Amino acid sequence: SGAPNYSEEMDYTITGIEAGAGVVSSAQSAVEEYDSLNGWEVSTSSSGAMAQELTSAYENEEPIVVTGWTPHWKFAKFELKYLEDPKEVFGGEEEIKTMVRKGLEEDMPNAHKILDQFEWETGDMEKVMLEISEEGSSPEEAAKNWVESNSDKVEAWTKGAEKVDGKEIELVYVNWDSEIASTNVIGHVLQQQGFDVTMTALDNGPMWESVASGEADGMVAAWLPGTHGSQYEDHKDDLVDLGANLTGAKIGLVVPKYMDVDSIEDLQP
Ligand code: PBE
Repeated sequence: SGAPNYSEEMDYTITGIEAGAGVVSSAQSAVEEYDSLNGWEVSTSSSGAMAQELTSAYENEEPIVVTGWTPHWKFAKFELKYLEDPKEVFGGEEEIKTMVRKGLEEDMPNAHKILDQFEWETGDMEKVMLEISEEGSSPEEAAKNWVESNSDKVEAWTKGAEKVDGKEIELVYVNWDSEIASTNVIGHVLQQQGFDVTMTALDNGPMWESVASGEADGMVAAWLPGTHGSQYEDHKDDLVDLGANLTGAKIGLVVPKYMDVDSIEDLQP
């Protein structure tokens, strides 16, 4: 194609996030499957570092390819696009699902009910993420504000659940902006219901393992069917799947709109 060759300027590097993230392994598969990415690498660091690199590239109108996902505040802050993925390495639409440990329903029926009834929309999650990224609110504060202005949704999640008196519950998550938002929101709701909530940030693999082993009580961060497909396969017999808490999620390679490339195939080896 006649697309400009940005590869050298980007040092043949896709700016990734945490090494254990599904979107990073998909990007590594893309490097293997697309001739256009021959000789490329996926750098790994953290979601925060990726966002900083994206911000500084964007401010300087420099080319950058990041491992991206929706919902995420970056699409509200910057003009970005997903690169077309004709080989479908990144899969299609994803759901974010809630997984809890076996026995939670018997041990903590009220927490189980709330986690089971938890569901919201992309716009809800983005609101929490934007308050954190743009206004500098703490995750706790942004979650509290969202809960206060969305009592109709919160009432539906807590319907039929009785309040408890300080029962301990541990939720696990990964420090991805989307999961910081969701975990803090459901954590705040559980706190209001009287639970003593611990939210523990782990890497992706340990997050799945801790719920499967029963060490942690649950998580709201399972991206399926693609992104965490291998973790789900490994642990599905030891988990209780409470279904989607959000639909219409997506992962892929994301670039600023000022870059004159539309497809992964427009990048150059
Ligand atoms: N993410 C956000 C995760 C799932 C949630 C897309 C960065 C991942 O790639 O594993």
